[in-house]
Amino acid sequence: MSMNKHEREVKWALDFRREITRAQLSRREIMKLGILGTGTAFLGLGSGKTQAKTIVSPPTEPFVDALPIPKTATECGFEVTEAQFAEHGSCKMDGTVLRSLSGAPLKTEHDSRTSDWKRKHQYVERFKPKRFYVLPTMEYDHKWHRDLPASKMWGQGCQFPGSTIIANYGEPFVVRHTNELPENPNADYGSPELLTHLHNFHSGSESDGGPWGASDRRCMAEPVDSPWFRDHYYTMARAGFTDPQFEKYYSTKVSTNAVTNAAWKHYAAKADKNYMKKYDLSAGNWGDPAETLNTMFYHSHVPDFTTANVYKGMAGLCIARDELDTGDETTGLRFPSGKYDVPLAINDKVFDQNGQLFFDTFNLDGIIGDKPAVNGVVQPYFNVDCRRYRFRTLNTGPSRILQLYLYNQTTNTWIANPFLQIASDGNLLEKPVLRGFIQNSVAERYDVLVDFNRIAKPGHVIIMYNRCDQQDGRLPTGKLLSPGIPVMKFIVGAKPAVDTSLDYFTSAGLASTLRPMPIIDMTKVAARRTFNIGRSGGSWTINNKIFDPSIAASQAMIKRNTAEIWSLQNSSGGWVHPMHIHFEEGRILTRNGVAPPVYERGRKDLYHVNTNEKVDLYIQFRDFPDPNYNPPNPAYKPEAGRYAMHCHNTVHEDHAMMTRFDIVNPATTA
Ligand SMILES: [Cu+2]
Repeated sequence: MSMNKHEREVKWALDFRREITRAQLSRREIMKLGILGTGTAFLGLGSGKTQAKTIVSPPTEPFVDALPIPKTATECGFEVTEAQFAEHGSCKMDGTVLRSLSGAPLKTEHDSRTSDWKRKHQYVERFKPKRFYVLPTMEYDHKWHRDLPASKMWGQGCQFPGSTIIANYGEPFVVRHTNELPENPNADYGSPELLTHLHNFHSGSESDGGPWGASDRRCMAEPVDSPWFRDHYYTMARAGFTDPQFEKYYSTKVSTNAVTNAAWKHYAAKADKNYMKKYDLSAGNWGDPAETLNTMFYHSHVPDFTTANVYKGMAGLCIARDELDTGDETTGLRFPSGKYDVPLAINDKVFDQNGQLFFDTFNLDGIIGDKPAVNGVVQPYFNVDCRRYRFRTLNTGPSRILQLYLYNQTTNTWIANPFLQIASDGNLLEKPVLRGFIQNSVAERYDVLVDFNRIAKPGHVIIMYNRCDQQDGRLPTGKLLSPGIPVMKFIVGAKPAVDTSLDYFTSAGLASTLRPMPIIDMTKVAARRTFNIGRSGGSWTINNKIFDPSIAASQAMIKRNTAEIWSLQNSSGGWVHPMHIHFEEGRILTRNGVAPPVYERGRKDLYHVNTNEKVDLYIQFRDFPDPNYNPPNPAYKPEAGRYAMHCHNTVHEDHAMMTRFDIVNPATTA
């Protein structure tokens, strides 16, 4: 095959990139070596703009592959008994549990039946694990589209998104992430390490999967793991479980606070009593029900390699249920359930001239792909019934911002208000909000209801468009595309005889309470902090510092069980930053001094900060670290309250717009 000059240059550049990425250099190391300043400048490949022009994916026909629904961890056969969990470190795709990959017996200190193991997880004695998963991360071949060959991917359960974990409040669980990636992968990008953040559960820092402890090329040994796996334990309790007021949550007459009393009445009326009985929620203190998370996702958080690893597939959903959001459309708040409850993990990809998934290690602005994908398929179609659905939208990035609209192709009309937003970042809103479009910044989740019976007729075809014009990783141009980038197609089928979900599109539905908001209590505010998110010397910074996981420096020492006001100040000019705070949800108070729109007034963990904007938010820091935490190695104790805040444009995060904060017991703050 003869190539013209431009094609030869592109091939040379790609080969050059592969050589360097195979050397397993992080962006940080590449910057240090000055490679970005020489070879790539010569080739004109240093910025997102030139990359978009240089690497163009091969053509693919839209809407020829069906939307996949990721299988649950149980369907993949990775739920194990407590005894199996304790004895084994690894398992195969067919569910066979192995002793370990090498055959070597695992050390007893990793045995979950021993007191040693239990001491390594905060609150594990109080909230005893009831479910156990072994979730292997493996290399596998993934078909992104009918017209493309398979690409090598790394993922939990050999699918993208990875195995969905269905969790229940009141049912604590443990996940053993096992690393079955090739030891010396001849990979173009990514680092075969495991470090998995559950975004954004109220986790102890040893299970949070924050950006520490990834020094080893294999799994990490700090503080709870063997070289082959890493255990994460989740209490499935809500924030506030060390606050005695919630012990009496379901009594209707114990609070002197009118807001709390109204909330308790709401739970008494709407909560599914069978659910509560089944999961023991009425017994003991499981925290503040207003602090419940329902749609979460887990993803790789390896310092410097998060973008590459997530791009390569290391992310999946975790859906938590509770007595209001029960996963059954005949109980609780009665949201569409079963096959009518559909996750939509949206991202954008680029494929090289051989149709292989392409990752640009040298792009430091943010990576913008030219192929939109949903649940791991480029521009899928989805056959829907003519009834109500719940869509859990998630933008897995790396950098593109989505503005999603629905267009009825049969009638040639934009649908005015197709979405009823019920949640932000996995947290139910106080009241549903009718929306013309939803904007998902990276890692933002919006759960929406769509009633196809209301917006279409059987036989109609509806296209979801991303109308946000964005040419590089810096920020959208501000132009509204028309029609935009087609993301997926809905083909509306017959209307089923019954739709047992509750119709929230009525005036009564719109006025109804979903989940009462926790109280913003300014008397609990113990500190105010400003974080300047900016740029220095070609890197992204927080308070003028780049993140270095090897330095044990905290930018904030926070008193446990207090609230704070944080100001996220973006003075960088010409950039937007989707900022994520680990551990607890906050509430946006103002954007540049103005109250946010109603759909942003719920609980959030992702704060999209526009250029030259200051976002003020109220956030609490509760329960962790456990004052009685007694790790086997006392050196870990100071890190029991260690968490991260970072930009979730993961290219910025890797380079190195991230900071550390620590929650400490008041006795140790002084
Ligand atoms: Cu950023």
